[in-house]
Amino acid sequence: MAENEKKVVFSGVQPSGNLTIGNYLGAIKNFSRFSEEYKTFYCVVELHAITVRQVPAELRKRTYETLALYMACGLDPTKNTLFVQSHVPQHAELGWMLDCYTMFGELSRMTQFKDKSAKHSQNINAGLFTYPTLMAADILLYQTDLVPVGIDQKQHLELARDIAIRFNQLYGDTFRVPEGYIPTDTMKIMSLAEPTAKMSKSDTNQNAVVYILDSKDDIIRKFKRAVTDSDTRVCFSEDKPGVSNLMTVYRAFTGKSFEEIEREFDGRGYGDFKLAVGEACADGLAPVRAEFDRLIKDKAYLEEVMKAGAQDAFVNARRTMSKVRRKIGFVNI
Ligand code: AQP
Repeated sequence: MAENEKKVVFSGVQPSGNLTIGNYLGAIKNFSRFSEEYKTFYCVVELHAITVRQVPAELRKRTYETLALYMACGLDPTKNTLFVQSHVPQHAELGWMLDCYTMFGELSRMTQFKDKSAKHSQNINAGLFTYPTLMAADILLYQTDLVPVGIDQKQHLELARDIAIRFNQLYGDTFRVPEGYIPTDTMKIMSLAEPTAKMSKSDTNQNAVVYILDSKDDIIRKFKRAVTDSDTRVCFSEDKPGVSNLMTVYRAFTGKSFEEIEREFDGRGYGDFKLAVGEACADGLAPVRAEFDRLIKDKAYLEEVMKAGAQDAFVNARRTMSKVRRKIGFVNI
């Protein structure tokens, strides 16, 4: 199929911390399945990351690392457009324009804004509030058909659709209205310390989070300490969020069904089970870690990938922007 006939996939990850197995299982691991059939844009979204204070040197380092992780997770830069958000200025440009087509009430209802303002009460900045319109711009710029994300991003994605529909109704067909691709089996990986809360890379409790690049020993230690319950039965159930979360992780790394897992650990207790989850996760991530270690040493190559990705993204973004500017009534020169 010709490049320009392919449907489009866009997704992004913030370099706001070390990436977790939540980011991996909920999003990145699924990215490569679209590489052949779709035109794919995968972005390191550092404009989003600065809605929360970042240490500049850390942010820069994590931007390289996130790009390297994309590749270590199987994204070939010759088949996918891999780039950094701020290298394509149209993201911020369209973000501003879409702010003017997004209602205060809509943004006020966003649960991520409520959660993050509670967590960062000293820095409830305007960017945190308008984060979803920038995300809408990221997606709509590329005339995206499909957005692979974890379930926590569903509300933002629905808003992006609403904004696209509103704009199209006002000005005629301008943006493609995107659909979400949310994995049913790993849509929300929970914290190991508080299994009713999402596992987040910005969690300050290191034991609550398993990072993709954690060592095998650390991964096993963290799963051993995972909060479960006072029962001993390994079974998937709403009233056993800790065990159910571990089963979800185990299933993702082994391909076994919940019934098989229940049978495997029948009468064996949580100790054996937690060790098996830790080992499966560490072994599953080992090739990613090895490839990451190789890639991260070659900064010049990573910069080449960033530059080529930005050039390709720019050309595509410019096409949409020229249309948007014309529709709104701006003078194109
Ligand atoms: N725990 C999770 N389970 C499943 N999917 C998840 N994602 C994040 N956490 C989980 C998905 O990962 C993608 C990238 O996320 P992001 O970097 O845009 O930010 P986020 O959703 O806010 O993720 P974090 O880890 O919680 O970051 P911080 O702590 O910085 O806010 C998205 O597709 C997301 O759904």
